[in-house]
Amino acid sequence: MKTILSQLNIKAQNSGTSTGSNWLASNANLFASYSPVDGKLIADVKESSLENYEEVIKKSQEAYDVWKFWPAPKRGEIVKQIGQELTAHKSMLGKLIAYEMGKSLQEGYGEVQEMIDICDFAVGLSRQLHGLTMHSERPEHRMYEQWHPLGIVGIISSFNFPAAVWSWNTMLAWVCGNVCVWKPSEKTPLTAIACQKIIGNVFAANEVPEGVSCLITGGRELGECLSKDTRVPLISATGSTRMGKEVAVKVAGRLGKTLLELGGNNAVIVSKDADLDIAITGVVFGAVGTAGQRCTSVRRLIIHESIYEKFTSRLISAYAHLKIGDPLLESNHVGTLIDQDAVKNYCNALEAIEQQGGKFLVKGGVLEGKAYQSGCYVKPCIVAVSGNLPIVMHETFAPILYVMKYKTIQDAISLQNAVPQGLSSAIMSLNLREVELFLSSKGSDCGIANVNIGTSGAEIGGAFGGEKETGGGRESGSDAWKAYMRRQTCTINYGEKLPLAQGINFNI
Ligand code: UN1
Repeated sequence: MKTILSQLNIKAQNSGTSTGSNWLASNANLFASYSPVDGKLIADVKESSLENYEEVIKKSQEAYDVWKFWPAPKRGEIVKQIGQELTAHKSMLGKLIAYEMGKSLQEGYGEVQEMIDICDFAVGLSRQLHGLTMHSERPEHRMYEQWHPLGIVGIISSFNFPAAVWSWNTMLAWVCGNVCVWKPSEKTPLTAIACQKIIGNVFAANEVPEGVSCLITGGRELGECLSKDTRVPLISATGSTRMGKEVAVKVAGRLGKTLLELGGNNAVIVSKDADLDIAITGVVFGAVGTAGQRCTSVRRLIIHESIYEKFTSRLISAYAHLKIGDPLLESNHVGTLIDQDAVKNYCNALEAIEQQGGKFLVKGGVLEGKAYQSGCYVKPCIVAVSGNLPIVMHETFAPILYVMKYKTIQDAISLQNAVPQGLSSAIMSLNLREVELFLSSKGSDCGIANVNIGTSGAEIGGAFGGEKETGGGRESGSDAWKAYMRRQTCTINYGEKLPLAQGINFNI
């Protein structure tokens, strides 16, 4: 890991504030990033001070005045080079993500691949930021809409995808002509610093103005600064519903825009007409991938009563084959939770399950012993419940899978929709009628509805996000770019008269 850190230019002590290629000194606190893999200190980071924050905003305002005039395809060229740099650094960055965050190496690489994919998407998009043309009701008039950048986009990201979610936002925001200020989770600052260094090289080589890509690190207060700051027209925040509600209120208080991607409580309906081999793999990866710390993780299984015994016994034996351990060893399927607090939340959830009458089909617990000395390794568990108990309604960011029975497809859909969150959902079925019902407006109420795949692992080409307590935002593919721009409707009179709309006569 030492070699990787030095190749990624991570020092023992790092500045946590950057305006692109420049790194700012700070008189604020030093905080540490410990690996949940072995509990060791990876490196220290200097938090951004308020002076740093002001400097960053000033630089990004100046940069915006230059960057927004670069033609979009030229901005796309920069993003193209960033994609190439990320490809060159994929292995190292993937390993750092696995070590700092605790996800499996395969998923660490997958995360960097997701960043490369969004770069490709954004490059193409840089030539497609199109508006519509409408027919005017007035003669010799033309109407059309065009899209302009917003200015500074503040990005608050979470520890579980310490790099990819930032890149979904940033790559789109940049080709749209915005400048970005990123506040990563204070649990994964080194991944952010490594990304900023990779990008800094591309920016310097292409004389991109300092301030287009800014990084600030620190806790809640810094997120609050961003949320309250009228100089930041859009805040894109990914994380818990609790955090999202705080951000939403602050930004709405100044009539700013938000793009929220918050908690999920994702269910898979397993029909009696499912291909059970596909269902098992989809469900197990969805439930234990990233140790259950994806917002898209499978948390609930709604199984048809006629196959309940058969499917749960296959699940139990699949869980018996899971290897939990050092995520950097490719033979392990499951790595760690992010930290001791997350382990506490997991343990509290196990207690609540007992109290509320859940029955463990696969027992949970914290793993002990030398290989697990960080204390962040937990057992993925399966709990049989009769419907959505209070604990089931809540998103616990850990590998806890609730299983329940259903009789009719309508009941299954009601159970699936009965939670406050609305991110992702899936049905495992080869039955056309129930699949189409699930996808219809009487079906899933989530932003993502999948058939014969799990709830996690969305591709970047689609719009990503969800409804209800998930916050309603859409990031990544499709037309999500529109959130980073303002729409302008233009009407042009090229005639020699001034006819008024709605046929109004006004003679002077
Ligand atoms: C998240 O957990 O915040 O769909 C994002 C997925 C990933 C992204 C998850 N592509 O599981």
